[in-house]
Amino acid sequence: MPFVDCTFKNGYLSIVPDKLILWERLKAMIFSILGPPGGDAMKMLAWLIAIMVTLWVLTVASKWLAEKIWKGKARMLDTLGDYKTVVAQALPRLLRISDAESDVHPSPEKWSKKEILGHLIDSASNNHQRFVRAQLSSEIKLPEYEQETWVRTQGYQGESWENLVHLWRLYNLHLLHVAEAIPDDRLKSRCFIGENEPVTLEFLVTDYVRHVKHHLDQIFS
Ligand code: NI
Repeated sequence: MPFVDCTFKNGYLSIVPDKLILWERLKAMIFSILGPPGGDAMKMLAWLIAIMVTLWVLTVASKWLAEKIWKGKARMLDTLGDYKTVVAQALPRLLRISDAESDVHPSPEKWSKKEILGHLIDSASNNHQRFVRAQLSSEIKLPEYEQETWVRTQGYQGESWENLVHLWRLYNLHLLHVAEAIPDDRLKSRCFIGENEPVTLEFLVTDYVRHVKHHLDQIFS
């Protein structure tokens, strides 16, 4: 007896699985393994429990795998897609800012736009080290960078805004290229930054992109 119903409908061949036939086959298979119903109720019950437990284990395992493999990968792809867009969209907006405007300090203790961009270049150079070193070992320890001292020491205020914009963009295009090439297993490398609790390389990449967006918003506000 065939499993499917083949009929011609409106000139097309319609193939429909015959559920009744499938069910009869399935029942016959179950009875051949377990014996007819009522033959051994305890055996039947034990099989049903075993099947339910197996299904439960498979469901839990597939959810765990999806979380570990697919969602982790999807999260990273989201982050990198976001990063690419942020860098591409920022360039024309940054170049519209004049050198004079980039020099202005909103208040004596606040950074100018030029210094904020300088801080983002420092962040790129420090994270460059982290992104590469964390792939060379399953555990790394690197110092934090003192952001105020770094900005002051390098004298960003005396640099050309246009040069800083191009340096920031090209550095980030390279970092994006580096981040895209990180193998999945390296994303879990443990990174000790300064005295902070260890974080994964995946966290560092995500946090880096979040930090870039935060300071670009400051520049464009
Ligand atoms: Ni910052």
